[in-house]
Amino acid sequence: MPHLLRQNMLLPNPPTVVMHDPRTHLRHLPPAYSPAQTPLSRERDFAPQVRYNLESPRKPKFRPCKVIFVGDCAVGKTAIVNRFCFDKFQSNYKATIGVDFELINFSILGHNYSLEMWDTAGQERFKCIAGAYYRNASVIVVTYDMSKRDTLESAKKWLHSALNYNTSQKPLIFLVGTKADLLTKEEFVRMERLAGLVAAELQAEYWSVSARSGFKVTEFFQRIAGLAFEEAVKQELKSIKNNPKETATQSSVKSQTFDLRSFFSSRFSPQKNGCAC
Ligand SMILES: Nc1nc2c(ncn2[C@@H]2O[C@H](COP(=O)(O)OP(=O)(O)OP(=O)(O)O)[C@@H](O)[C@H]2O)c(=O)[nH]1
Ligand SMILES: [Mg+2]
Repeated sequence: MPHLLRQNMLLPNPPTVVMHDPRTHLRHLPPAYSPAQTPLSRERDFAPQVRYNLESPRKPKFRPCKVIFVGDCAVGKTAIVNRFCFDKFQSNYKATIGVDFELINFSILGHNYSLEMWDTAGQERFKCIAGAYYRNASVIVVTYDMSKRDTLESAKKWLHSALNYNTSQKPLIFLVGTKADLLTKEEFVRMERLAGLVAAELQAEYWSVSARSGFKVTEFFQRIAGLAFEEAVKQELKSIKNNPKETATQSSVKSQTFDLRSFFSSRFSPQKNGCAC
């Protein structure tokens, strides 16, 4: 009876140990993959007004940030989400049916902040339902396979259709090359150069990653979370300035999240193997 013993002997309770996952605890703004290939922040830290605002006793609640992953089928969208969320990699291809959804919680400068990851299907037959999950995205991740150049050419088309559903706000845009492990050093350099041009055209921040080896996957998701959080704080500051009396700002309203996996899987017959697009 160790607890009785402790009571009788008036020993202090042991301190509560909270285990922090260092991957989801951010104290600084994570850097871009390449400072030369980003239209977004090149600063090494959060803006001073963001830090200052968060030090006030008022604890703002931020609604989850909607991140959508788009790109051709089998480029590796699900693989990068699974590598970050579950630290696992599956080499057999299992096409996404409609959309998959994961929620990941971060602690940024001591505040809770979540990313809602909407991993969409690249297969043509699911395109008609795109609007249901493209809408109101704060972050668009356009994904291509570094070992297949035609998937880079599709990037513009994917971004265009995602932006069609996001006319009211300006989302953060990323262009991500996957399967970096499949390329030789020369191929990698050549593909990054080509993709850099496309990223500049799309006004997107560029990243090369590998779900198989884990190369730059954590850094990429931390960067998304850091930038989206900074943007959310700035939006909140703006709304306080515009409506000083209003305390329940847009950003403190909880968004409705729901799992579409069961919804779609009940409507579409699953195609488990092979890419049919
Ligand atoms: N070598 C290697 N293979 C990868 C990598 N990422 C994904 N793959 C493989 O590529 C195939 C397709 O990956 P998925 O993540 O399912 O592709 P997807 O873009 O989600 O495909 P859809 O859901 O059909 O749109 C799978 O066989 C993965 O194992 C990677 O970084 N390296
Ligand atoms: Mg998928």
